[in-house]
Amino acid sequence: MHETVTISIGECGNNIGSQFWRDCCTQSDLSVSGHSLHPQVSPPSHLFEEQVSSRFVPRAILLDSDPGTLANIRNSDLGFLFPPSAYISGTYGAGNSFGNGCNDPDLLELIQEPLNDQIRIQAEKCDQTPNFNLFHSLGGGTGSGTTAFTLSHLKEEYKTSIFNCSVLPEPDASVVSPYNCILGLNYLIESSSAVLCFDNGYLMAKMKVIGEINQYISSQLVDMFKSEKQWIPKYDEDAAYDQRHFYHSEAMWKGEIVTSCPVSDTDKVIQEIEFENTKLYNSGAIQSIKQQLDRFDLMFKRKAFVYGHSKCMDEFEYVEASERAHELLEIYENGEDCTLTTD
Ligand SMILES: Nc1nc2c(ncn2[C@@H]2O[C@H](COP(=O)(O)OP(=O)(O)OP(=O)(O)O)[C@@H](O)[C@H]2O)c(=O)[nH]1
Ligand SMILES: [Mg+2]
Repeated sequence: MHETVTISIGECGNNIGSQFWRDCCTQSDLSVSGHSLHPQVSPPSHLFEEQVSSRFVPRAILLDSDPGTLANIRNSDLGFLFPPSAYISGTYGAGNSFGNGCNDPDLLELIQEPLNDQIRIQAEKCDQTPNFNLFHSLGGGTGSGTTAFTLSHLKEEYKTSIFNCSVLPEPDASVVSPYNCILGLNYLIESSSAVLCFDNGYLMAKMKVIGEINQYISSQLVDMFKSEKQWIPKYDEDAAYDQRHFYHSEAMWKGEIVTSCPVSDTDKVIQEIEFENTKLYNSGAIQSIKQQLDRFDLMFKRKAFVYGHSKCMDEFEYVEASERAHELLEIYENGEDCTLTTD
């Protein structure tokens, strides 16, 4: 069995993570403190570790640069579900900057060692090298940058599948969110085995309340991960440096795809395009990536906000990330025989 260690990163990642674990407990007849309400029903052991007296603990790490979101979880009814060592935070947020989230020395000094230790400890409790799930936004500094940092570590140390649930920023998110999004995307292309994008702009128009959006996202994730047999690609030793990834998407909410393309059923994916080592599945979220990239290019051409945003990184990374994203969209457009617009 391949166990799965889930790392929630940043505010969005941890809000979604909380909902996910709450839903996993409900589905498995566990109380929110992880005690079995019906001992004959066991929760999925790839997600939970069984401890004494019918208590189950999520294989989870909760990570944020800012202590606020984690304090809220710790003080909520879910607080006792996770052991104290699962909570890892810095002292202040990444301030909407990918560079801070990825490279700020003060932040890394606080989180790097506990994070690496927790990942190792969780992995040692597993029968085999576990798969990893990462939940995060691409608009926030921590969600994009600290996720990129975590991905690099996982890729270097663990030869295994990494799944990302990535929330794309809505159009009126922070002004620098396109920078965060495209810079973060570059790392996803590099290191993730599978990325499931949720388009916040679309979901916000549809649902308005953030809690409802998180419930929706969580329900998709629970469906995908409740069984040990997951749909993410198996890690391929030969592709160690060029892992396979694909973009499936939030597309099931968009028109006909909703009914014809359930997210957990890859057989029904309408279109699949292969490009080098990246697999693109037809995806409504690709529109949103295109919008983020247009805004990225427009701002970067004028070097807008770059001075503050690039404090902990090299400007070259912006150029590389934009090129990579353009290449991805170009291939998608060619393969899909469609034109992406910003409408
Ligand atoms: N769906 C959803 N989106 C969220 C939630 N919280 C924040 N977001 C979105 O995430 C983006 C902002 O990123 P956050 O996750 O708040 O930021 P962060 O990762 O904590 O990074 P910093 O605060 O910059 O350190 C915006 O697009 C928000 O709309 C949430 O609970 N659910
Ligand atoms: Mg934050």
